Amino acid sequence: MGYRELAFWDFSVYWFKVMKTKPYKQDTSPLGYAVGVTLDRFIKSNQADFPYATGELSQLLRDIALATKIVSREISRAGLGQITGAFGQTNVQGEEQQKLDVMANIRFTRALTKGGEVCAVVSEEDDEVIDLQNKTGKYVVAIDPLDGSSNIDVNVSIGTIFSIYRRVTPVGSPIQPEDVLQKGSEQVAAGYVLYGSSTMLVFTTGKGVNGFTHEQSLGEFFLSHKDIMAPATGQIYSINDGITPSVDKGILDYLTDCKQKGRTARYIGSLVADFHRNLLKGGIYMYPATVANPRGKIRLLYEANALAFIVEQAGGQATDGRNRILDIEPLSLHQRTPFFIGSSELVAELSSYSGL
Ligand code: AHM
Ligand code: MG
Repeated sequence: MGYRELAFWDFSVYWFKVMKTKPYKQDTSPLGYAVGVTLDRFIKSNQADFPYATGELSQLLRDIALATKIVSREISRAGLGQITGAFGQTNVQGEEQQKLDVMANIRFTRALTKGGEVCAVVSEEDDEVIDLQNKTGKYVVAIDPLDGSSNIDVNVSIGTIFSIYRRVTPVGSPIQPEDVLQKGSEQVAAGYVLYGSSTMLVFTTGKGVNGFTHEQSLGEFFLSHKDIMAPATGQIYSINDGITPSVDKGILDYLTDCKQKGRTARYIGSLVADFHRNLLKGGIYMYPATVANPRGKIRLLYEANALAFIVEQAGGQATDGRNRILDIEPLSLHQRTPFFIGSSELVAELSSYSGL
């Protein structure tokens, strides 16, 4: 053994004998501030709580989160590179599609196709159910890829809304109506993304509601709103005042009552943004039936159901004025519903008004 090997050998023995350890203690100085729990870590550590807990739903949520980051990036460039404005086509509901509506639809559908866990997608932007041809896909997703289209071109908050169901017919067989026309109470997970002053992903798998904020420089979602609970009541009421001349008298009486009680009107015109604010602060969002939209405006499958699942998980309520949203049996893909959602006491109060 040469001089060098001997020195190394001696040192190793010495180190083995005297090495001490100490338990890790998180540094609390400003230099070592915690960045928090990433979405990925949260999903991993809570997977046992997820319905079916097979890992596929976790992967599906990751796929959605990835598409969300891409869509968020594109939205943050709105105004540059000719990505705003009309696409030049209307969707099945006769609404003019915006370029970003179409872009978001492509991004989410592609992420769900490549992921492989989803067999079919119902989207606001597609007339028919999209069969993703994933022979092993156990899940069906209903999605409004970009909600609040009228706000895209004016740099106001917009969102994405999604519902996740288990298919009911055998995996690998052709998609059937009963796979996609499921009641909201059958959702295994649901969420929304708010592209606001920051981008947030909020979702539930039926065990409470958690919100994650996108940290742009790291490209990660971090848990920022743990176990969100809706205040039981609140001061905010949200409705498009322009439609009130053609709504039911019960709604008008309720609105008069809100004003007399000194409540505050707040309405953005992006459902996700209006809902999110009221979820955190306490309030009620209303889109009732009108003469122009006798069945209401909000779509049951890919707007109302997801938010209804989330609000109930957070202790709030969602109804069509008479029935719990999650109990409504869907009859068609793009079915609309009157929609009242928010703090439980406010929604219950509204339901007590005659005519509803
Ligand atoms: P969209 O999916 O085409 O954007 O329509 C849904 C939107 C909701 O986000 C919003 O709450 C509502 O329609 C606004 O409608 P209105 O402009 O009639 O107030
Ligand atoms: Mg929408």
